Amino acid sequence: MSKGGCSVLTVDCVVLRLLRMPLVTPFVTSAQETAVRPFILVEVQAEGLSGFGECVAMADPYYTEETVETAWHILKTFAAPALVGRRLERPEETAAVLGRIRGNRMAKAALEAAVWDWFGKRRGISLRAMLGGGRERVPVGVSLGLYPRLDDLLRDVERHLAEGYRRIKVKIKPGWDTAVLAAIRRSFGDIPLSADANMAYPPSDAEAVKRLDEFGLLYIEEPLATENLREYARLQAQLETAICLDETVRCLADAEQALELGAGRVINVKAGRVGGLAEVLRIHALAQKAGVPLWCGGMLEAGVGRAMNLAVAALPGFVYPGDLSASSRYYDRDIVTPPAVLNADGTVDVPAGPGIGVEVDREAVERFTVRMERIISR
Ligand code: OSB
Ligand code: MG
Repeated sequence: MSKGGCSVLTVDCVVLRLLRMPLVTPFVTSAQETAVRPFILVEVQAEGLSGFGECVAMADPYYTEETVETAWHILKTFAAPALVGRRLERPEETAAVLGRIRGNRMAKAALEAAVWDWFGKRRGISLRAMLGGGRERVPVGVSLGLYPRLDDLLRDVERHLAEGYRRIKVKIKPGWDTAVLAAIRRSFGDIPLSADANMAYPPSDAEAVKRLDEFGLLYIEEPLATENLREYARLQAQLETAICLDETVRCLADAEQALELGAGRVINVKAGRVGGLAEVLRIHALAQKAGVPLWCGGMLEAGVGRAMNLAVAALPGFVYPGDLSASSRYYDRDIVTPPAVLNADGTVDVPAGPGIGVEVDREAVERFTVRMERIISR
C-alpha cells in the first residue's frame, strides 16, 4: 500500500444508506425529541477500498434547517453525482467539487467525511494524524436531555459522574433551568457543569438567562431564540458566564463574526454543522489565533461519526470535554468495532488505525438499514 500524500481518489461509486437506530433512552431537548435516530451512512468506493461518513442531520428541522430527507435528496441528486468519476488528490478538494451546492452543509460534510476516511485508509494514516491532532485519548462529558422528573435526572447525573464523565451538560428551557441547576449544585457540588438551551430563550427575556450566572457554569450553550449575533453580544456583555455558540456558527465566517462582535467566548464545533472537516480546520486555526477554546459537540452519532469526532477532539484547540460519550450511552449495538468505550479516567481513546480507525460492522449496518441507493458514474 502506498503511504504519504501521493494517492489519488477517483470515486467509482457512492452508496447511501438510511439507517434507523433505537436510542437506549429517548433524547429530549427544547427543540426536539428523538427515540429512534435515523441517519444516512455514506460510503465512497474506489480501488476496492471503502470510506465512510455519517450524516448528522436529524429527522426534523428543529435543531437546524436540514433533515434526514433533505440531506438524502441533496446527496442522491446533487452531491454524490458531482463527486463520482472526479479525480481528487486531497480530501480538502471535496469542498470545491461540491461548491455549487449552497448550504446543505450536513449533507456535504457526510460525503466529505467519507472521502477523508478513504484517503486515510489508502495512505495508511489515521484521521487524527491527517487533521494534525496529537492526543491519543480525549476527555469526554455527557449531555443529558430534558427529563419529566428532576429525581430521574439527578440519578443519571450521579451515575455518569460515577462512571467517570468529566463534565455534565444538561438541557434547559424556560421553566426547567434554575431549579434544576440548583439541585445539581446542591447534590454534587462544584462539578464541571454546563447548560444547553438550544435557542429556547427569547432575546426579550435576557433576564432569565442572567439568572443562570450564579451557578458557576463552564458556559451556557446557545441560549437565545435568534440567529442575530448582535443579540448574543449584548447578552454576553451582561453575563459573567461564557456563552458557547452551537447552532449560530454554521461556517468560518460565522465564527469570525461571532468573535469580532463578542457574541460568545467558546465554540462548540460539529463538523456536520459547519460543512465538513476542512472547515473545522479553518475554524480551529482561527480559534487558536484568537485564544478561543473549542470543544467537540455531538449529534447522537453512531460509531462512524463518533470515531470521526474523536479525531477532531484530538486537535490542540479542543480544550473542554466533548459530547463524545461511550457508544453504550446511546445504542445497544453499534455499527463499528470496536465501539467507543469510556476509560476509568473519563477519557475515550482516539482510534489510531487508518482513516476513522474503526471497522464498519456490515452485519450491523444491514440490520439497521431501511433504504439504500447506489450512485455510479453516468
Ligand atoms: O445541541 O448539542 C446539541 C444532540 C442532538 C442535537 C443537538 C445537540 C445534541 C446534544 C447531544 O446535545 C450530544 C451527544 O451526541 O451526546
Ligand atoms: Mg448544543
